[in-house]
Amino acid sequence: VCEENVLCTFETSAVLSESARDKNIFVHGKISGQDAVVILEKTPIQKEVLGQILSESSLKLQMRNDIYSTYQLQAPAHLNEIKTTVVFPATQKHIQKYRRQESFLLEETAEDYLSITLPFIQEQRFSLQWVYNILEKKAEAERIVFEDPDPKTGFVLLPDFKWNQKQVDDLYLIAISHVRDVKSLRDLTSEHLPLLRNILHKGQESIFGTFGLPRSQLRVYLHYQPSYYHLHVHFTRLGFDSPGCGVERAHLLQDVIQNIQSDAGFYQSRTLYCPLRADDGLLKKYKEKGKI
Ligand code: M7G
Repeated sequence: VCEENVLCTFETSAVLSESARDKNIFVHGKISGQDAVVILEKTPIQKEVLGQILSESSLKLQMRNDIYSTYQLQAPAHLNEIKTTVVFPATQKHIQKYRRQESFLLEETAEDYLSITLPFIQEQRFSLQWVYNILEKKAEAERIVFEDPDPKTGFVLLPDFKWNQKQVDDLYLIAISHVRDVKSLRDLTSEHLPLLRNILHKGQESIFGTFGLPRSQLRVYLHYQPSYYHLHVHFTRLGFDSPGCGVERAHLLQDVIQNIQSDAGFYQSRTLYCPLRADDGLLKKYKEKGKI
């Protein structure tokens, strides 16, 4: 059994965070002595299998009172999955990323970016290997929804690994640019307008074609700061409260395009605000400089 189940020998070290509302748990542990992070999450109930869930399950009465009753419903195994994400081997940064902690709002001026943030992210960022694997079709190739192969304005659109693709209610895709030298919002100038417009329009079109969601149902945005410093754009369903879609971190792509249209150097000159988690090394750097 253990051969097919990497989690068979998982030994829990700590629960990093858990949410009764989101019905998920983030756990740090060890697999064969090496660090791992495991995320377990209950997924939305699919309307398509509702009939099956109701007719093929066993039902145990818990209480009845007048017209009210509650039950414990045991669905058949194939309708009762738990979405599981494994990061293995995990670095200390991964463990830190998933640990629940307080956030602090950073006020990053243009000079701060150059003198504090940039040197920090150049040595401290997460590996981009998974991004290159996608661009080079070494991983997730069969999951690609759309690709524009143009080296300057092209991108790959595929499901974010937070989405299990079973229902569009929590639709979540990412577009990853073929261009490799754009780290984040801070690097975007008028030179990138064709790329950004292309991602917006072709991304919207192919999501409509594939999943039937019109652009009026999509929230298309970039994170600042991102976790991964290679240009990528998030496409999520408007009605879905996706993690990280709050105003302190998400920048609507349509706004980004307009800002650059009115000022080519907008993102090089503005003060940008973003949340940093308590044990983020970048926060420490800003504290050392007396900026927070
Ligand atoms: P981000 O804004 O850099 O960071 O977005 P965040 O994770 O803090 O939001 C990166 C996005 O890529 C996130 O939405 C991740 O869920 C997603 N993602 C990360 N990894 C390692 C993978 C992966 O291996 N495959 C896919 N498909 N998506 C990933």
